[in-house]
Amino acid sequence: MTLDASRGAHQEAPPELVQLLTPEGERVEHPDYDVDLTPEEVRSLYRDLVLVRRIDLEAVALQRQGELGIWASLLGQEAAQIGSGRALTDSDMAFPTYREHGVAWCRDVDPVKLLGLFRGVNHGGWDPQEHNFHLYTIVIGSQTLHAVGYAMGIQRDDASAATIVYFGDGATSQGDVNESFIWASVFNAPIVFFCQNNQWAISEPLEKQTRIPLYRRASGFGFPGVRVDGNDVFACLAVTRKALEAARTGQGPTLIEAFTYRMGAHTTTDDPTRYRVASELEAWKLKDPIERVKAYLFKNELADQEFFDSVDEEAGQLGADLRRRCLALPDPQPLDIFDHVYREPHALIDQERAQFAAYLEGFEK
Ligand SMILES: Cc1ncc(C[n+]2csc(CCOP(=O)(O)OP(=O)(O)O)c2C)c(N)n1
Ligand SMILES: [Mg+2]
Repeated sequence: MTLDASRGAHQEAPPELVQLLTPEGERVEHPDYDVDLTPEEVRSLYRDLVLVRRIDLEAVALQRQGELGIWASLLGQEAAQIGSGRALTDSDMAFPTYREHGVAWCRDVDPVKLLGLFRGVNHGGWDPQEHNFHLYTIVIGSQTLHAVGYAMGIQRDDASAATIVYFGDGATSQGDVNESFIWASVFNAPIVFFCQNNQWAISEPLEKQTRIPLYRRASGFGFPGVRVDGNDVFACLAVTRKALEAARTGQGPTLIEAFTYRMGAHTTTDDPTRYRVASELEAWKLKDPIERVKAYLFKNELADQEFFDSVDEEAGQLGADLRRRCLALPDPQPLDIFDHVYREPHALIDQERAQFAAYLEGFEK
C-alpha cells in the first residue's frame, strides 16, 4: 500500500465489538468469548448494576445539596465496571481513576468511604491492601504506570495474580499511558488495560484523541487489543476474565476498550449541554446497561416482578443509609493531614506539624 492509500485505511472496516447481550436483551454468541452464568449469577449482576446506579444517584443529590464538594458520576458505565470488577479474583489488584465506584463496589469498599473523599473528610479512606483496590487517582493516566510497576512486582514474586488498570479515552493521549504500554509489553507484565471509552474527555470528543479505534493502538505496542460493548455486562465479564487469565498465565498484557457512554456530566461542576447534542444522549439511552439485563431476565422467566421490586427496595434503603452515614461523617482535625505522609515517623513532617500547630494556636478559640 502506498502512503496515500494507507491514510484513512482505518476507516475501511467497521471495528468489531464483542457483544453477548443485545440492547433488547437477546443473548448472542461470539466465537472467542462466552460466559456460562447461572440464573442466580445473572440476578446478582443485575442487583450490582442497580445498586451502584443508586449509590451514584445519591451522591449526585448530596453534591447538589452542598454535602459533597464534587462527584464524578458513573451513570451509563455500570456494565463496564461491574462486568470487569466481577471478573477479578481476590488476589488480583485494581487501579482505578476517580469514576470507578462500580469497581469499588465489587472490591467491597464501603461506598460511604467514596463519599468521604468527595466530601473532603478523607483521602480515600480505605486500605488499598485490604481490598486490593488502589486509591482513586485524579492525575489523568498516572495510575497506569503505578499499575504496570505493581504487575511487574507480581511477576517477580511469581504470584498467580493479575493487575487491572482503569483509564478513560482522554487518558490515552497522555504520555504516561503510552509509556506504561511500552513497559508492560516489553516486560510481558501481567496486566489488563481497561479503557472505558465513554466518548468524552470533559468537553473533548473522542475524535480529538484518536484517528483509529482505541483498541487497535495495542497492536503498535505489541500486545492484543479488543473492543467490547461496554454496556453489556456479560461481554465485559467474559472479555475481562479471559484477559486476566492470559495475564496470570504469562501471556502478558491486553488492552480492552469498553465502548460506552458517559450519560451524565463529566463531574457535578460540568454542564454537558454546552458542548454536546441531546440526540446523542437519547441514542445511548436505548443501549442502557441495566435495561437489557432486566429484559433478558424477564423474557427468559429468570426473575419475576417480586425480584425486581425487592432490588428496588434494597436500592432505596442503600441510598437512605448512605445519606445518613455521609452526613454523620466527622470532620477531620487539621493536624490529621500529617498522619499518613510516611509510614514511619519523619523529622521534616514533625517539624511541619509543629509549625502548623503553632499557627493554629494563633487563632482565637
Ligand atoms: C494530568 C492531568 N491533566 C488534566 C487533568 C484535568 N482533567 C480531569 S478529568 C479530564 C478528562 C479525562 O477524560 P477521560 O480520560 O476520557 O476520562 P473520563 O473523565 O471521561 O472518565 C481532564 C483533562 C487532570 N486531572 N490530570
Ligand atoms: Mg472519557
